[in-house]
Amino acid sequence: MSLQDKCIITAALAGAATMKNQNPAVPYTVEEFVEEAYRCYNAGAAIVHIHARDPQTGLPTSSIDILRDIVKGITEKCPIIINLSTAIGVGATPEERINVVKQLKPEMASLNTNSMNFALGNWKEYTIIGETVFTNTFQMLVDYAKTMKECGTKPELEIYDLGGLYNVLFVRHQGIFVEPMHFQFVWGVLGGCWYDIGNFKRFLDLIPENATWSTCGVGPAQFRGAFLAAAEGGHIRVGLEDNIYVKKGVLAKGSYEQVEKAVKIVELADREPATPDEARQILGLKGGPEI
Ligand code: KMH
Ligand code: ZN
Repeated sequence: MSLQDKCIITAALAGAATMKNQNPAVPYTVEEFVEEAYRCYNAGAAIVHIHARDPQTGLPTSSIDILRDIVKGITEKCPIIINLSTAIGVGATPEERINVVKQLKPEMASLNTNSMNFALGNWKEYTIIGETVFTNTFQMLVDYAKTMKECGTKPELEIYDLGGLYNVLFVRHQGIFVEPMHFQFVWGVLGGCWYDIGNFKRFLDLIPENATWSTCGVGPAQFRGAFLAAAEGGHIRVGLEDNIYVKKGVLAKGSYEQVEKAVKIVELADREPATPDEARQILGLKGGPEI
């Protein structure tokens, strides 16, 4: 099967908001991150997306020492690609957020493309449970992109709505992005786009022809996006960061169980999951972390 028919599966292990009381398989300690990443690798994931957690409180942390231990532990165990979050979590400063790239020079990192409301909603009563403003100014977009280029880190451009995509297309003329570009269409964040095929089509029409793309989605949007990506030549992100279930009402045993399901979806679409080295070729990555 040619590289074009390979589908890159990413596992987002923890994120900033999912806690063990929602799903006990969310990793908090370095050991838990390493074990879960290894399970995802064995299940067919080529990339892990990481937000480090404070092992005591389980809350997201900007600690480079903890993150370094996680990266080192995973790298010693398997060749999976490491994609570090530059969102980290509520309260992380702009400097802390890009410091993960400066310090650890990962192969990939998330790059968020617009400021937005970011809320947790009650979808039965249509009320807001909690909210924050997720700040991603043009200045941050440009500075982070430049730092990533200097560090040889491929940005995963997080697209929550059309505004973010236009922001990227505008500043792209400065030549600041590692190209070809890689986009992540994020569905179902309250404050961004809901899962919507019309928007999907619009995004695909707007991204540069040689760009690669993947989808992730909150809750049920995770697998709805995965089916579409598998069929339309895109790539897939799953993981407890965005969805605690493996199917309606059934908690996932771990992100790895969602990876197993994504593999089945990919195979039904007559494609194969990309190995980490195949994903490196597809995305033009530099190779393992400099740790
Ligand atoms: N959890 C996603 C909706 C990042 O880490 O930079 C957003 C995300 C962003 O993954
Ligand atoms: Zn993330």
